[in-house]
Amino acid sequence: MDVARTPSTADGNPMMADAPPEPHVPATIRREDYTPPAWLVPEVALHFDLGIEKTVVRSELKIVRNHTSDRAPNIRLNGDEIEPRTVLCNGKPCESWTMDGNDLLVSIEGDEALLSITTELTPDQNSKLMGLYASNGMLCTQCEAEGFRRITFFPDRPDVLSTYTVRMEAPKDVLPVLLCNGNKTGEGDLDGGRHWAEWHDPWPKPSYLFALVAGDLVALEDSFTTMGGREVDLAIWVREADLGRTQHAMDSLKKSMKWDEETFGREYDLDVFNIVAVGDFNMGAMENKGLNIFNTKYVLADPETATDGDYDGVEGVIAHEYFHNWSGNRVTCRDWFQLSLKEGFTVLRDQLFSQDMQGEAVKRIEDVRVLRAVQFPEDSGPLSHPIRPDSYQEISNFYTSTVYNKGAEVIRMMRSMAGEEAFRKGSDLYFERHDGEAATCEDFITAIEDGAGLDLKQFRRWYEQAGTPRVSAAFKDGQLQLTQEVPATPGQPDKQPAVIPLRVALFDRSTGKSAGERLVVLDQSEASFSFEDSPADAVLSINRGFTAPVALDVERGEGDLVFLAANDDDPFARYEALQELVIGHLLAEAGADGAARSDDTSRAALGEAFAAILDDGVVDDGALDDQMRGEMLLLPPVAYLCEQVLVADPVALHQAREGLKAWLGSELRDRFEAMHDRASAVPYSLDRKARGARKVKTQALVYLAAADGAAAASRAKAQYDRAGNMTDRQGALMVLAGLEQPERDAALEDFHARFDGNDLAIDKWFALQAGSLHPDVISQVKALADHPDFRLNNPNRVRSLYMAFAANKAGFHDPSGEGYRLIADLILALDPINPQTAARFVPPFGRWKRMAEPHGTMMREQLERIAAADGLSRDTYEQVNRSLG
Ligand code: 0A1
Ligand code: ZN
Repeated sequence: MDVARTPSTADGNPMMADAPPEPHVPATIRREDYTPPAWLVPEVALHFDLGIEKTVVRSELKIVRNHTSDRAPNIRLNGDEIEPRTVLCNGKPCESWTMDGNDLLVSIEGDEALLSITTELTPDQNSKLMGLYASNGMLCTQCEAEGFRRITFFPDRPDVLSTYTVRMEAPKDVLPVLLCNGNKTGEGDLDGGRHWAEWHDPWPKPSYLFALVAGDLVALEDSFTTMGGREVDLAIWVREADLGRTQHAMDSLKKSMKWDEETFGREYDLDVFNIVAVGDFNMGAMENKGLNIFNTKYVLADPETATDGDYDGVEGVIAHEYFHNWSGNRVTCRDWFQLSLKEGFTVLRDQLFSQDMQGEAVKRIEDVRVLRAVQFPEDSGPLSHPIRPDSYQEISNFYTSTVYNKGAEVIRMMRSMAGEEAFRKGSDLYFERHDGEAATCEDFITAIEDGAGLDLKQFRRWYEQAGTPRVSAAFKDGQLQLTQEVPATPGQPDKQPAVIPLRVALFDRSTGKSAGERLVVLDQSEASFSFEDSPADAVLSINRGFTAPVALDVERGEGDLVFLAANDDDPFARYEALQELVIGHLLAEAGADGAARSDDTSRAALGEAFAAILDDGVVDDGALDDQMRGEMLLLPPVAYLCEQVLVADPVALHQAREGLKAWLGSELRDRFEAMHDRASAVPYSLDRKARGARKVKTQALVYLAAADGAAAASRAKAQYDRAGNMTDRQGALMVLAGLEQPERDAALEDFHARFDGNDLAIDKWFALQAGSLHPDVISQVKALADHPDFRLNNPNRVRSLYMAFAANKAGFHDPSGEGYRLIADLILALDPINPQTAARFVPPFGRWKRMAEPHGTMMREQLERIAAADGLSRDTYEQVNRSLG
């Protein structure tokens, strides 16, 4: 039906740009411009006539004026690449709608109305994977952050909460399973081989939590009885061939449900909880109410195709999405600037869960390693932003390590200062106060203050200020002297002191013992803390457990670090001392500015420390287990090494790191071989001991390969041939892929043939080659891009080839500049297909100002080349222009 259009008038739209944007410069959305919605939509009914090629959507929106705001004559309904086919108002063709860009404006006279809008979608043409799209013969949705507007016109903002009733109709042979949020309220057959299902979600939710799935799927089913006695039907939906790989996901889900009851008092609130695995997905997973949609990577696991790391990934992401049911869904975000409200808190919750499942020390070390390798560089470069950003052009660009991981660290600091019990009172109060609301970070902080009895006035600066604070520490004459500096970041030249809680202990060098630990809170630029009865010859252990996400400069010598690596009773601090020793050595080796030249003594000291780790003699009161040993043996990543200096030479640092590996591998060869033999004899199981053995087994190969490629290649080939599980197989192949040895190609060929047709395993095959130390890696990546299994429209496959390459320091930073060109070419080719995924390849270029020449200039030139391209997406446009600074 054709409906008359009338001109647009003011519409009460929140958060629009200050001034009309120039053509093709995306509008900037600012946090300070927030205004409440002019209209609310308490009830939504959707009707889907589903098909892979064509889907028709009819919405019925009950809209009511939000009396707290101005009386806007129009309701603004956001749209993106859709057109209204029909618009009805109170059952009659609407005479008064108009388009404003992508948005539909409807003029409404009274205070409420029933709007009905029809749209037509082409899911199999939707390569952006936002909104409704087809994946491998099924249909699914992704609506966070602004995907719902690609399905139907709607006030697509998280502070508009509605209850949803959804009816789906579809051909039964192609799409036999029909799933949606909430509980199923009816289903049946229709004429012509079609069927229908109706779902109702009683919990008001924002549109970004809407989800629908239709496909030929089977489920692993189970049930969970909540603490309040509710029987919940659990199902994990996959393609039939994948059913045998869903048990670990189900176990993880049940553990998460129980843990959240016990640890945070959170109970599930629907009769069903469905998880669906899809092969085409931009991110890891999505917490849609009662119907989580997952990247297959975070659902499917069996010993043959998934590594121990993959098992942990499944457990952690299942937990993360499940925990969002409270931290995200029951209490959601008022606007997207508050993203860390749900993400930071949920990451903290999933980290604490995984600590309880896997062991605290190792999990903490892993989390800190990711923070330092990804978030610290983000925070010291042109893309730096506070955990609660002030502005954006494309919100998808703000699903960052800062919002997620630093956000979690900030809440972890509140927990450290409050203590676990008081923090729990605060989180209980937060859930109670804001249940059913769209809340702000400020609401969260206030609830923790009130519930935990904590003054967080100055602590709020963590939400406002970007940048990693730098803390200097020295202990002298019973006094701990601390200073801090928060560095300038884009748009924030001047910073105020942050509140920095640090767990501190002093060790007596003569006895190797500490008298206990204490939490000091640094909230000034400088402060001094006295420690009575400190030992005469005290060794300082500080930021134990990594209580604060800061960079530390501690005045202490190599001897102190060797002592702490051997004696500290905090496993994190012990790990940290060894890392610091290694970092000092590598910076000196690479001739990094300001670093003293290394000498054989410091390498010899490292040799001794590593020998002690391999010999198990690190602590005098107990042995290291292999899980922890594996962590201690990991050298700091080049990304973190680059962070230590103002201008880094990535090639020199990479070479220094490889050089140390080779030296240790040759110096301690017997020990690494013995460890490899010992670990190889441990039979496969998923218990901590066997997993630890697998971890150190591949570590041994890595060191041996750096020292003597030929000998290591035959050892690695033997590990590959014997492998009955993916951890051993992938570990061996990773080492082989980096060697110019005859065993390499045969093993790669075998892997491909063995897993032909298994997408996740073939992803590994691409990633292992693209991330390898092989000197021809650039030409190998180019050849792999032409491999028949490579697909530009599948994000997992794109990431497996190109993200692995962008993270490969030797390849990406090749002095020829070819690595930079390769990734820039990818961004330009991918941007029109999937801008969200394309934009995620821009940040590696953002380091250009801090890279030694000729790297810095070559990186900037590639950014400029991308910036000059016509028709860039908003996603890539924003990232490239911010990166150019
Ligand atoms: N909320 C999800 C992350 C997510 C964000 C955007 C997406 O769109 C492509 C998908 C998922 C989480 O934190 O798990
Ligand atoms: Zn999340």
